[in-house]
Amino acid sequence: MNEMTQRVRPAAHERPTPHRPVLTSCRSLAWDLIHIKAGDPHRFQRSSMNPNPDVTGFYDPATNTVSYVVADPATKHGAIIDSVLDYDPKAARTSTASADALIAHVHRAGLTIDWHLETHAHADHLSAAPYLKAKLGGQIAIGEYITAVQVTFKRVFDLEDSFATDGRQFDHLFAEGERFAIGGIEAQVMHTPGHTPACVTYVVGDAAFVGDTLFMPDYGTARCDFPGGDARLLYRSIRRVLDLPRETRLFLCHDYPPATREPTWQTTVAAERSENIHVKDGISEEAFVSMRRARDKTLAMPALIIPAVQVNIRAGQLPAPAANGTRYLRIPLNLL
Ligand SMILES: N[C@@H](CCC(=O)N[C@@H](CS)C(=O)NCC(=O)O)C(=O)O
Ligand SMILES: [Fe+2]
Repeated sequence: MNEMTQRVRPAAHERPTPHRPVLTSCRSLAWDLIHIKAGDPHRFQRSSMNPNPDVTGFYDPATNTVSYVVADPATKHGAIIDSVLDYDPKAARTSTASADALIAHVHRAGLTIDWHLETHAHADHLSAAPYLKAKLGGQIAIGEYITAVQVTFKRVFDLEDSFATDGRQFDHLFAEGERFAIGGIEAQVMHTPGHTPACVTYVVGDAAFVGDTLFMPDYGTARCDFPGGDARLLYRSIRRVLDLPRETRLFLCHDYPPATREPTWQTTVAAERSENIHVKDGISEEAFVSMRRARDKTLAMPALIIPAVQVNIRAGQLPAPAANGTRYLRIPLNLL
């Protein structure tokens, strides 16, 4: 067994603490990262010894979100990525049909779930990670810069003083380059900010779960106008993803299909490099940034941004009940 394989899954006492220092400002994070050069010195190295995972996507037409079950076929250990808790905004009511479909698949395939992975704090749907963890076990994890997102939205929603902004609501916070295991398959985390400061891509064998960076080649890329978003950073993050081997399978977090095709969520580095309407090879950073900023000015806020962000920065937990036993969310007026 070589050193890389041995170190894939450190013992619990060796794993980095999830409680990392608080970042006080998204702006300073963006300033640090804006100097990342595409591909170098942060070029991502993937082990050539990896077996490849089985990947099953579940599309939620209500929010255009794709959740994934990714599994090692040899050990039957797996992870769930970007799960959805259904939410009816008219009644402010949650339900679990989408999450229950993931559970049924996990049982059918005989999987043991080790991880509930979030690519970012989603603004358009609520995470079902705590519900799935209660039913299936596993640890809830996200990128470490969730702390910056928590600081920003604690202010936006004027949350209670006791709301912690050190990421402790999650079981684990991933750093750039961190390795972990899904069964016998090595996974590695790439910090891919731009859509939000905390966005990460999970590279699992020959598959990369890119969250909201790239979308299908005919749709382009994710918006960068949420608090802490940055089009320049997104371009640099995407170029790092596109530096992965050309045959890498890319799994997207959303599809917004035109009427002429069905929802689709899988593509490759090669297809994105030759066809993506926003970032195919040859499109410069400056051209991308001006396109992205102009397009973002035309987009309405996601329908569920207010409930989604408040729940997702709590790792998917609903706020604690008030004295009368009911749980409440807050609505900032004229702010977003
Ligand atoms: N209409 C959708 C919009 C969702 C949305 O803004 N999605 C983000 C990702 S969280 C995005 O990047 N969208 C790209 C776009 O709409 O062009 C909704 O209300 O949920
Ligand atoms: Fe998003």
